[in-house]
Amino acid sequence: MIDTPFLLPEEQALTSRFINEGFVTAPADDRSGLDRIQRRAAELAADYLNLPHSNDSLGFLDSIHSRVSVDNLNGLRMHVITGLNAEPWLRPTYFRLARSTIETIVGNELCMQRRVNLSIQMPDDDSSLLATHSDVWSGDSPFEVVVWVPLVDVFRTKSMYLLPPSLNGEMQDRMASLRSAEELYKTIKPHLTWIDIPYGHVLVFNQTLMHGNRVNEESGTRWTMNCRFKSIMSPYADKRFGEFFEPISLRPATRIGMQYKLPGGFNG
Ligand SMILES: O=C(O)CCC(=O)C(=O)O
Ligand SMILES: [Fe+2]
Repeated sequence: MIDTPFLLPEEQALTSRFINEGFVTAPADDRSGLDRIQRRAAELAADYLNLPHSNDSLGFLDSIHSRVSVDNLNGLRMHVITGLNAEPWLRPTYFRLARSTIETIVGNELCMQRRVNLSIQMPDDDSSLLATHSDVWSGDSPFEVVVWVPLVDVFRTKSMYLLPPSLNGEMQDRMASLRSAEELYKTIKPHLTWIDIPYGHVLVFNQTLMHGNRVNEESGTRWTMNCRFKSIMSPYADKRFGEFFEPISLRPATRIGMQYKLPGGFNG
């Protein structure tokens, strides 16, 4: 337990969970915002497939594998995520889904990734898998977190896995002697946490820990979105300020500090 008189007991509890387990899940702060994203995703998917809009967005998305082939899946995914990112309300709404958790875990002067990502994994489809990785291995800063939001219920292989913090260092040390990503997966497999999340909840995870996904062996299609957040003043890696990340909440004291100039003219 993180024990400091400067944080509320619920903030301390969330902090301890994030540090010890590497993730937290929480009900969406803005449930109607989540429903709006889900509905728009379902409408865009129906448009792409020339189908009428459904009143049951969750059921439509969850059963999309009965209406689209693997060959068409990436086209569908691109259509939906391009359409969602084109909505001016998408990123403010996405932020509001997890605002209280992000502010406790990251801070309240934030940068947000400019494009929200979408992943669709149909049952038994091995065409869009992400092998075991940590985002920091490919240009993300260790100061970033991922906010990961399912648009359907996700559980077991329909979700993603995360290696607990207590084992991540030891497994990274073993990596140099392994020959493939599959061998790495087999090594960490007994220790992984598969994160079950019902629709309506959001996940915030520590992307410095190893994570990834496998073939979805459940009966419904997985639809999940992900987006990175970091504190504006924390160090950046390859994903740059202004390119990949955009400030969303700079506070006035910081604005003033950044613009301040000491009085001049005293040296001669
Ligand atoms: O969605 C997944 O299964 C993995 C997501 C991931 O690697 C990420 O968001 O950094
Ligand atoms: Fe990742």
